[in-house]
Amino acid sequence: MKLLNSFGPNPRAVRMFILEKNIAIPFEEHNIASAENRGAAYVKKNPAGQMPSLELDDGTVFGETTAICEYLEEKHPRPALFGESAEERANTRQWVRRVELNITEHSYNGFRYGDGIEVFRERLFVIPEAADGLKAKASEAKKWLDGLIAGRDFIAGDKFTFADIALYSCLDFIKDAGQPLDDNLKNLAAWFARIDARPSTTSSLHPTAAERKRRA
Ligand SMILES: N[C@@H](CCC(=O)N[C@@H](CS)C(=O)NCC(=O)O)C(=O)O
Repeated sequence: MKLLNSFGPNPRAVRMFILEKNIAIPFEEHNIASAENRGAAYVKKNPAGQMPSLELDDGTVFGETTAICEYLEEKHPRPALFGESAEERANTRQWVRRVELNITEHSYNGFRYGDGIEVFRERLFVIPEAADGLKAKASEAKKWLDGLIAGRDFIAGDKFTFADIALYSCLDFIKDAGQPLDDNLKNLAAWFARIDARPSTTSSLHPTAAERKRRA
């Protein structure tokens, strides 16, 4: 098994997950700056042309960050980052969906159609006029989440889960890419600082993160 890896908040989420799990998986680097991930060889493996992917020893390839992490959890159940029971897993998954559908997808598309458009217009169908609206949707959802997490340490409740990783890796990247964290969201700011203090956040940064001046 190997992780098809690159700079970027989604590969970083998988690297953070791997570190939190304390499992060893070799990485194969792909260059997203040169759009290697949009070339025929990579697209044959992952038709979305996006990073990361997980390639198994028999050549099977899985894309999509959440699917990759759920697969790794099934292979390496402890520590549980989705949950120990059916109920815990359902709880984590509902929070992952809330985070992805309301915050991270809007934030990423706001970036792709806005601040990052010069890179993405060559790669995707972009909607420049949607960028500000998507960022506003993400901001609204962050306010909503700020209220929901009052009095608890983690997004899904009292345990650190993949929901924390998915949101943290997005917000840590996007805050330096035109979508800063709102300090008025006290619960979310405290949660962010709590996650940021985990050793896996620094260890999961890509070797090129410092030169790119972006945390991913
Ligand atoms: N839905 C995908 C999104 C992956 C994604 O957007 N990856 C970014 C890096 S964080 C990427 O490949 N960017 C370069 C490109 O789209 O060409 C997932 O969850 O894995």
